Amino acid sequence: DGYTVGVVGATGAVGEEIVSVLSRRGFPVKQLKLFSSARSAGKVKNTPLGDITIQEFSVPEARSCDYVFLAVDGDFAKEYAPQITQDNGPVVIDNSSAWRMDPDVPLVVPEINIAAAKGKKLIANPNCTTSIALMALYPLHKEFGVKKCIVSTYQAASGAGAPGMQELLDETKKYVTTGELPSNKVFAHPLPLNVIPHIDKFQDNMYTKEEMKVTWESRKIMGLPDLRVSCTSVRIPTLRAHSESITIETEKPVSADRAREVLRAAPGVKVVDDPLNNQYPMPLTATGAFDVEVGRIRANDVFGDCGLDFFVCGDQLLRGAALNAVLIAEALVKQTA
Ligand code: 11C
Repeated sequence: DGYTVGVVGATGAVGEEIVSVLSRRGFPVKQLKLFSSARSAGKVKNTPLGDITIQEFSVPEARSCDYVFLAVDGDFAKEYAPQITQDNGPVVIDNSSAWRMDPDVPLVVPEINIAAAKGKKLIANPNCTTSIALMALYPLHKEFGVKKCIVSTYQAASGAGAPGMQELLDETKKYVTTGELPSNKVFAHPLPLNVIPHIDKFQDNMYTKEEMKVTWESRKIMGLPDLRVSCTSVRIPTLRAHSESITIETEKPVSADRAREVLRAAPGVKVVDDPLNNQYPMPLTATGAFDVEVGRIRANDVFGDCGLDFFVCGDQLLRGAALNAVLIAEALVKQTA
């Protein structure tokens, strides 16, 4: 019993994490197919679901699955997602940004808008910065109404995949062991000892694409096309959890105590907010955890009695990618059961 599940991009950081989350969540996998480029095909991968021989991707093999996770780039997803799903093919959950803003493709955080995925074959998984922020933002919106949102991010190397993490480790080690200044290939500048206010390409409005994704995708997922959002995205030398400082203006008056209560009741959120005992969200504690940590919750008086500040940390590869994708599949299994 169970489903045939395919993971395309199985050797990448997100692909590996999808297999791990399928196992951690006990997703009913009957057979797991791991797809990659010809270069890795034939290698045996040791996974929590057994040793699996990696296959070169092909459309017919992908179509023989019930659920296919795409953990590859947008160009690949643009070309192949329609070929996999057509004529009653499998459900495809795509991690790239290729389909996210397509009006016919639902963009889903399961705790917020899984209803949008009902009956759909292609579902887009959001940008990591967006999904991590929304775990806190959406419950606050339901309670207080969010009018405006200002986000500053502190994003981990994992956002640039396994090569980004490796570059951070290698360059840090080089500096520590030899004193030679860090250099860079993956990032626009050396990441160790640095912060880089530049993630993805600059747009005509001089925001980066990463920053605009937070605006575009938050609006779509929360169904708030007029929500005012401004984001500054910054890469920092941490490995795999993104942090975000968020300021909101609300419709209704907000207090820190009530916000804390709302967030404690929210699924996928862990309130870590005891600053006097040094308890607040941090990348090191958020790493590997399914829940997004939220803390430093306080009312600000910038927006009268309608302002709130808080800090979130979430594992970029889990809520920001693999966990969110697997939760979508779990919800679809329930919808069709
Ligand atoms: C980063 N957020 O931290 C990016 C990675 O839209 O799926 C994911 C980009 C995306 O670099």
